[in-house]
Amino acid sequence: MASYFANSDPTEARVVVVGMPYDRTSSFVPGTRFGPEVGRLGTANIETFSPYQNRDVSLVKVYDAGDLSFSYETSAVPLEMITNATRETYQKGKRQLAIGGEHTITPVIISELVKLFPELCVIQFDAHSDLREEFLGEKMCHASAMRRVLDLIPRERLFQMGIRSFATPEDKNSTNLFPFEVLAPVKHIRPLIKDKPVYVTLDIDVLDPGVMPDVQTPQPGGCSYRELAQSLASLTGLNIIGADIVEYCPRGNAIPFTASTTAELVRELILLLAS
Ligand SMILES: [Mn+2]
Repeated sequence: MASYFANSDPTEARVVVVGMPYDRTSSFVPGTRFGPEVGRLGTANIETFSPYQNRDVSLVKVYDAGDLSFSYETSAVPLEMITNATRETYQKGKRQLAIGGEHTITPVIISELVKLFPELCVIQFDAHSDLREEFLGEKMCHASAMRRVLDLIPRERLFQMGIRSFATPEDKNSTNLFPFEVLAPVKHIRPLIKDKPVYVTLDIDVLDPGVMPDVQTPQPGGCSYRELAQSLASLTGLNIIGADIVEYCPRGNAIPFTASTTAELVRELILLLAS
């Protein structure tokens, strides 16, 4: 089913939405493979006007390319499909919003984007630092997503917001890592980024699990929805060239609510990609 926000053919579109239901390395609650489809269902409950960004997503040309169709026997084939889809979108001069799936998709997308945007900065919203070198024997997994990003870009170009779960005490003192907070850090990071190209990766578990219970690895102590939406809005004007929303895991009783929350965040990210 196409998203309510999708209003354009692939040729005219400014923003291409691609579902990437990669769900292979989940270590707690599996089910992020259902994220793109249920997130789209939530768009039926969401107005196109954003009161946070004061803009209307219906004025942005959006094409929904559907979901990549993965098999789960190996990781190599799905990861190559993510690479190819990303390359195709940017070869056509579009901007991509990927809907996960687990966070593992992010370094795969970024590995393509750094070829086109060598100065790429990454803003991560997340409960977890995702800085493990490997987890349960896998180097390419949700718990290592940002460690793999740091294989691609220097530490000073990764900005980590809302983090409250660390594999080591040292991680908490990392450069440009902002524990707990999502809104206050924006005024610190904007002068560091200036007009460099930016990729936004939104792990939806940055929200408090009371707000967003349907995630793979819930962590207490998260931000409110309004703080997150205001933080995203305060990124307006940065040169945001790509984004993803990951780790939505619709398995619980709150699906009509969490799907709406996911869909509203999809709207906010599309608007940022067109700002
Ligand atoms: Mn996370």
